[in-house]
Amino acid sequence: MKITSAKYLTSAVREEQILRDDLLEVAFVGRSNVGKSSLLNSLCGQKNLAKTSSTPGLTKMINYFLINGSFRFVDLPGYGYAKTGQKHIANWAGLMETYLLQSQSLRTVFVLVDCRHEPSDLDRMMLNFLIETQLPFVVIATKVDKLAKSKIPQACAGIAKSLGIRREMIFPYSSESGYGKEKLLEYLEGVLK
Ligand SMILES: Nc1nc2c(ncn2[C@@H]2O[C@H](COP(=O)(O)OP(=O)(O)O)[C@@H](O)[C@H]2O)c(=O)[nH]1
Ligand SMILES: [Mg+2]
Repeated sequence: MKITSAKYLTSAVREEQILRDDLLEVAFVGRSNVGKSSLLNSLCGQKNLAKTSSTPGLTKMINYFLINGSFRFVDLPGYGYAKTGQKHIANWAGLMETYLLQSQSLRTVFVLVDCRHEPSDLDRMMLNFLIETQLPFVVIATKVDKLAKSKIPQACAGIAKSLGIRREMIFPYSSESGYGKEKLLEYLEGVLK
């Protein structure tokens, strides 16, 4: 598929602000700084649709984007940032959990992990939650431009093994080079059918 239009819709910081209509949604989650905003921008072919930063923000909110006028990308709050206090973690988990448990039109969750690092305990928690609640998901291995091309398959296999999921569930991606973009858009088209 091609993404021909993408625009920011709204944000939710409280549970009652979560959108509850029946437009199809694809959600993005991952540790702060893993490259979530960059992935959104790269998929949509826009530089500043989602804000990118090398210093993760503390605001825990859900950002909604309308894609091709027909479905939504849902940018869920990043997790695992060191300066996030207990109160923030509780708030993050609450908002995230409510969204994931209540969304009627969520077609898949993209879980982002950095291709160069061993998945964290929070990544595992996230995955276990998705498995337990039977929400469909795939894993995006981000920033693969930081690896030699020949090392990418090996890195993906390592992540799959470490998470105990099938290799086919890992999509390597680079927002810098566009590596993996076509495959991911193809996958997206499939889940939105
Ligand atoms: N080399 C490289 N850097 C990336 C890539 N994606 C994101 N980054 C960098 O990683 C940092 C965090 O990215 P951002 O998209 O804001 O992460 P977020 O916190 O998960 O939304 C920024 O400095 C980005 O420029 C990528 O594919 N390749
Ligand atoms: Mg971000």
